[in-house]
Amino acid sequence: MTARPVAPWWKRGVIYQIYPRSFQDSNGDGVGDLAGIERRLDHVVALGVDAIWLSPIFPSPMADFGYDVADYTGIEPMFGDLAAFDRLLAAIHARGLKLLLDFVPNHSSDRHPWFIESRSSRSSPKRDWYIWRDPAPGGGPPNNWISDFGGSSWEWDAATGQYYLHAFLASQPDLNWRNPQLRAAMMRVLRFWFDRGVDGFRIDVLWHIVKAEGFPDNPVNPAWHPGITERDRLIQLHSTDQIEAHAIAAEFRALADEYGAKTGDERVLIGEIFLPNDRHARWYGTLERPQVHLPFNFQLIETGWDAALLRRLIADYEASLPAHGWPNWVIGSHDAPRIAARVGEAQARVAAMLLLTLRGTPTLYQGDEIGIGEVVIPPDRVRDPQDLRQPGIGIGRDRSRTPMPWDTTRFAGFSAVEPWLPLNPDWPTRNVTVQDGDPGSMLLLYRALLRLRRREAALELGDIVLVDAPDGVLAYRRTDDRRQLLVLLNLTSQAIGLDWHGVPLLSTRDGAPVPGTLRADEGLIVA
Ligand code: ISL
Repeated sequence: MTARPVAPWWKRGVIYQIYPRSFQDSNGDGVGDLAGIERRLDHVVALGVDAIWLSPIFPSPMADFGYDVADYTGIEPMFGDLAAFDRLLAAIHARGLKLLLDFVPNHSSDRHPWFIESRSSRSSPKRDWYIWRDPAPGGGPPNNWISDFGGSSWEWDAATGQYYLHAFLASQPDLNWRNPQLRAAMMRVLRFWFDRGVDGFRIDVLWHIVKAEGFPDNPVNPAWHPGITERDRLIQLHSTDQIEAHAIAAEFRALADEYGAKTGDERVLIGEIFLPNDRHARWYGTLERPQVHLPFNFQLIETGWDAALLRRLIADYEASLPAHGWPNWVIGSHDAPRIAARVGEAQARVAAMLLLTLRGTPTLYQGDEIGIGEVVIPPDRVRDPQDLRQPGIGIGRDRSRTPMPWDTTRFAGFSAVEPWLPLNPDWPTRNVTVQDGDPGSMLLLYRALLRLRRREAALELGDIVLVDAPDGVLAYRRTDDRRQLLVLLNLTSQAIGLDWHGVPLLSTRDGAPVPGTLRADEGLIVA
């Protein structure tokens, strides 16, 4: 037998996203923090994941809850300080876990000293670090671009008589990646964290970072209707996915690889990229000049919950990957609706099996492992700036950012005081401690799935072959040269006759699997 190269952790492993504001408060301000995360690491270890990705922890006025960074190499005081960060990183590494930080290169906060300097005068040495333009010839914004959070992408600055560009809030001015000094400064930011020992980055809105030269108007989207976000009135043809951004992604990768080679510990880049398959796949780069290791694949978040749709989605995605491209799957995030709210608890168990048995690196979002579902945020507690700016179309992100319920004590053990967002209403019964003691819980299902995945190389690294199955069932095989596993997912709430053979390894339902049948809402792995 020839020795196989050991696959890197980011191919085998599972990533767990922590939203720091909502994981664990340790200092009684109702907001989570780094010391809190450190305190709860046993949960992460018991779950059985391999890496933690932390949403932004840098100094921030919190207009977009950390995605508005005022200092790329500091720690937000609300979360702790650099010493607390170093302690957390050491504790994570001591448990054999990896840590990925969130790099937000497209925009900073308007309170970042770079922007304060940039806006101070037209002749500021940092003027060109951001994107400043004169008004259109007849007056008004330089072009028709619309911010992702609604309204024009251009903000007027009366003091210097120009507009600046912002793809998100006006308090999140876009950085100018065509400026070599800005680029060098940002590369130093990555070095700063790599030098401290972080294992990689999730890169925020990577496909946004360069805009078309000349800033042409974006084309109108004929499919737009008032029920969707204002952003979608236009197709973001010239404001996103520019060829020059790929070159920058390749630079990020070269830096990550430099650190990997130097330390013998591979550093990983995940790009946040929403694009159709053909354009999405380009973010892997080429074998000779790679870009990100994992361009985040959000299709499971966006799809309807239907076996035929999922089958096509998986086939099309797999077919779109370049030969060297390793797949990945995401089913929840701090931006997306909760999976259990979308498909219900029974199907959320099937979704867990899907996420953890598809070919590719899964990212699991905090709270999904206990099946947090619908949370209605009372109007006076809405905090999400996107929701506040475009109310009534159901895009609120707060409902996925509610605090982790740990136990049945006051405020669910998250905090000693009322948390910044409400808890899930069923927290007295849906929390980590209660589920830990319940063999039928979502938490124990997640742990079992993660254990099985670790035990079965075919699940971690094997090939995937979609298999024909009755309507309502999604079926695939995961195989390597030693083992063949069959995954059968009943996406409906009715039993479906299906003649499976072999040894059942794990079911999403309790009780013994029934020969000749997939029970209602049953996911089953058969060896
Ligand atoms: O384009 C989208 C989906 O098609 C949006 O969801 C968009 O990609 C998303 O809002 C970008 O999210 C990231 O950047 C934002 C921040 O508010 C989000 O929390 C972050 O995940 C701006 O930094």
